[in-house]
Order: sequence, then structure tokens, then C-alpha cells
Amino acid sequence: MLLILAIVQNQDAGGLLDSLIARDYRATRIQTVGGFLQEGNATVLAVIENRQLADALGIIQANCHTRQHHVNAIPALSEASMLTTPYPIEVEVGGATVFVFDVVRLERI
Ligand code: 2BA
Repeated sequence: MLLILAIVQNQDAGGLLDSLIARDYRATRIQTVGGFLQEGNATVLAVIENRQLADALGIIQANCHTRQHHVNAIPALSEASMLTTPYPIEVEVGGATVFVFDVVRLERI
């Protein structure tokens, strides 16, 4: 058994959950916040059989899309420049950041 932990964008989380459930996977969505952007994202947990890994990753890939986000960065202070005016930078977020763990045991008690 494997635990898939997928960090996805909020816009993609509902469709991903629907697609997983439609294919008979069990899944849980947790509201989370990304450390860099400090924006809400979603973490989806699903325990699957090892043979289902490729299928489950395919469902994640089909539902999670890459998007550009803009964030204001503050330049580092240097001797040459005392400017601290924030400037916009663009970062590419997603589709999904996926971690796969071995599961020793699953109990429903
Ligand atoms: P955030 O930490 O808010 O990061 C959002 C996006 O900002 C990242 O997209 C990446 O493109 C960029 N980014 C992150 N840290 C950066 C840095 N130090 N310098 C420059 N750009 C940076 P993704 O890589 O697609 O990550 C999306 C979200 O997935 C992250 O949101 C975080 O919540 C999670 N994540 C990504 N990698 C992770 C990891 N190794 N461990 C734990 N969570 C991770």
C-alpha cells in the first residue's frame, strides 16, 4: 500500500477529488498554505494499492494545471544600493507536488 500526498492548487482540488472518487479511490482534502507564496493551497491524501500508482498519478496530472503567479519581492540591501522598493516576480506553480510513502498498515477501527 502507498500513501499519495499531493499538494495542488485550490482551483484544481475539487476536480481532482471528484475524479479520484469517480474511480473508486478514497481521498481526503486538507486546506494548506504554501510557505513561499503564503497562499492557500490544498493537500490531497489517498491510500492506494501499489498497482494503482500509475493510474492515480495520471489522474493527478490530468486535473492539475501549471499557472503563473505574481509575487512582490524585496531586493537584498547592498552597499551600492539602499533601494528596498518591492518589485514583481513571476513564479510557476504546479501542476502538483507529489510525495509517495509506503504504508505499513491501514486500520478502520
Ligand atoms: P509555495 O511554497 O507557496 O510555492 C509556490 C511556488 O513558488 C512553487 O511552486 C515554486 O514555483 C515557487 N517557489 C517556492 N519556493 C521558492 C523559492 N525558494 N525560490 C523561488 N521560487 C520558489 P511549486 O514548486 O509548484 O510548489 C507548489 C506548492 O507545493 C508550494 O507552495 C508548497 O506548498 C508545496 N511544495 C513544493 N515543494 C515542496 C517541498 N519540497 N516540500 C513541501 N512542500 C512543497
